[in-house]
Amino acid sequence: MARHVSFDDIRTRFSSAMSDMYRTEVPQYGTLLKLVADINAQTLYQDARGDAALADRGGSEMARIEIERHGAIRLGTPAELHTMRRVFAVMGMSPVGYYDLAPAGMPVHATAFRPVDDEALARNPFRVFTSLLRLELIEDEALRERAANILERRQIFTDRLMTLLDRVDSEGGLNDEDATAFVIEALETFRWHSHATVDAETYHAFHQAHRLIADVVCFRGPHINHLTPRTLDIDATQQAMPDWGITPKATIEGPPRRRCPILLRQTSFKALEEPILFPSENGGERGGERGTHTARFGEIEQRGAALTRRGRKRYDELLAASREVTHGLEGEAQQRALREAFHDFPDDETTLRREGLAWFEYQVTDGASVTNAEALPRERDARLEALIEQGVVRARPITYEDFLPVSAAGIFRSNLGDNGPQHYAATDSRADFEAALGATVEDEFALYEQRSERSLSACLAQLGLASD
Ligand code: OOG
Ligand code: NI
Repeated sequence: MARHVSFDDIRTRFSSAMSDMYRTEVPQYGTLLKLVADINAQTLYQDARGDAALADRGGSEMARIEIERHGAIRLGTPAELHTMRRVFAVMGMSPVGYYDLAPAGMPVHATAFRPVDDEALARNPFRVFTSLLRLELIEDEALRERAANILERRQIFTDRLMTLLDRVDSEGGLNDEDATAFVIEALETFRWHSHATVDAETYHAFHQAHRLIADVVCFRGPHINHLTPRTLDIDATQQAMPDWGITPKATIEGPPRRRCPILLRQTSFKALEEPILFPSENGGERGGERGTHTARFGEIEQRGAALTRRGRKRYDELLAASREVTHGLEGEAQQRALREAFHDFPDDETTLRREGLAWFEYQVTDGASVTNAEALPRERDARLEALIEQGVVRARPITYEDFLPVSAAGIFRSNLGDNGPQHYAATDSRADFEAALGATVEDEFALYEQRSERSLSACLAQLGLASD
């Protein structure tokens, strides 16, 4: 039997094919890639000369940056989400985290499909923020039923893709030829369709109810709506964007600029107004009314350290409190106020570690060994600190691999435009989401904790120290 292609390889083939497709579909994305590559090269160069925080992140972290992307799609039905989970599983991606966007006025909830183990993340951390439309939040009953009927009838996956998914289930993987076919077929689901599947009147009715509903319901599939490269300096990239003919949104989402970056900072450029065609009277694709649709945009992100539950709570509180001082501000003024609001959040790695605010992973320093094990403290945390102080063990922040609900809402909003504030009751729908998914979503905090623990145990074992 022919050998199976690894899921990691399929993910890399797919993300690269998707990047090529999106570059053709949205040329500004190609410009953004060049700009980010430029800034990253400059940042690395300056870093190599000056403070070595980045180089310190380790070779594997640097190697992945060039190919690192995240994207987003919005699905219409539980069945679509269920199959999408199977599709991503073939790329070694699992659902991590639950994001409820209803409190932010978006009738969707979401998860992030991404690789979870260290090696897979180092190879290619490709992630897709995947939302599911919550039809039950549409108030107008007739409209709700119309949407449900339309979604019921569409098939966003090709027959060949479904066959290949079954093959993975029965044979445990795909050979080279099937893996190639898989990438081609899966890509079809993410492709842009300029033909709407509903007439202009229906489109406008959904659009009126919520722009997201029109975007999800009126097309043949869940077109990829952005692909995001990772920059090493989001402020410099944001600043350079206008020179490259790209207009960024006014404010960067997430924490302020810091010496020790935490979590995730993001900014996007506005969605394009793209021509679409509505079907003609007889239902054909030709000769119908013309319209426009805005859905697809560009985004950049900068990633920092993953925070512990405690750190995250502090972040969420500070961010909420910062609203009072950042309200109504944009650009540099907003960032200055945000920095001020985050003043008391420790900004050096040692304090972040000692206060249990961020996750770290550990490595034995090249050639180091323990000379006097008896003299080391017995208590685990104290022992670790002693080893770090002696220079035997090095601690490095673990990169945040996930998303932030408040930031995501800001990204949604900036690209959908506000047609009046919308409010949806905060109902806990995680169980519904997981039922649709056919799996529970993984807990991001547990994943970071395990990674930290694994690295520590490996260090202690390597040094011949008990890991109790
Ligand atoms: C997803 C928006 C969220 C992010 O990076 O937080 C997102 C969408 O617009 O579908 O991509
Ligand atoms: Ni995004």
